[in-house]
Amino acid sequence: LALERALRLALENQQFELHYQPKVDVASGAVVAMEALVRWRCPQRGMVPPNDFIGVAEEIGLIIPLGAWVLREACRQNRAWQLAGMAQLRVAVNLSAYQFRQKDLPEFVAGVLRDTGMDASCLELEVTESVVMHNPADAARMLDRLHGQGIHISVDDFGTGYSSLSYLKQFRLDTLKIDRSFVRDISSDADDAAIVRSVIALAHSLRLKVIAEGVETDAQLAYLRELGCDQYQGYLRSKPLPAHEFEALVRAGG
Ligand code: G
Ligand code: G
Ligand code: MN
Ligand code: NA
Repeated sequence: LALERALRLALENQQFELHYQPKVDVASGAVVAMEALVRWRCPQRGMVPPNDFIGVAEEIGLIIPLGAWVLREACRQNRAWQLAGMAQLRVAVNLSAYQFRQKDLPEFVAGVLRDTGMDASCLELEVTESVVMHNPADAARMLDRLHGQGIHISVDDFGTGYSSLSYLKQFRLDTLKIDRSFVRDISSDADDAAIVRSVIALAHSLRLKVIAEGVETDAQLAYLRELGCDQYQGYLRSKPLPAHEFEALVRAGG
């Protein structure tokens, strides 16, 4: 209960902040986008990672205003960077299932883009497999409405959920994010390598891009390059960074 009360106050007291992790083009090594990841700077608890509070925020309904803040802040920051002459990058925002089920989400997102002046093509929304599979018919309509605005759509944690491959064809998607559990042992575990190779082949045959998560070593990256993976994200390049540190990384050439 104390956590719930503290979380509600956190939004009012502006204790949330976004960190940014680069998404890197495998072929060129260039930073092409970033994922915004929320943190709670709690005066009592220190820096709290999202896994420790997103679930509670969902239970108490705070995820809607919190998710709205995350989207607005990510777009505001990215537009500010663009106006300051930083390279044009896309910013990815994670959507909770609750947000994805809000019927007015497309209008809300459009309003944020209008208010911040950021182009729709510079926004990416990450939804998990389970979120889109919960109600595929509704999800397909929602993805159409978001994608129709020019927003990029990624499927997060791909391969970990219950997925019917037929939905890949029906849904308006741009990118599959291969879950880091398949990447970890990719250069030593033949099964993981086979899964990653198959996901890449499947994605490419459906004209989707593929990004690998959790890349920590040169060996993993070399393997992903060999398999034709498009982008990667992971500690090898950078952990998620506070805004000013992320800006310094990009200005230093990624
Ligand atoms: O930042 P970290 O690597 O600790 O993220 C852990 C999890 O929290 C990830 O699964 C990520 O998708 C989720 N997460 C991070 N930021 C947000 C956010 O703004 N909204 C939602 N719904 N989930 C987030
Ligand atoms: O949204 P998603 O579930 O992809 O959240 C990204 C999470 O992965 C964040 O918690 C982030 O801190 C974490 N992460 C990012 N890069 C790495 C990495 O290279 N290794 C590991 N173990 N975790 C990572
Ligand atoms: Mn994500
Ligand atoms: Na993920």
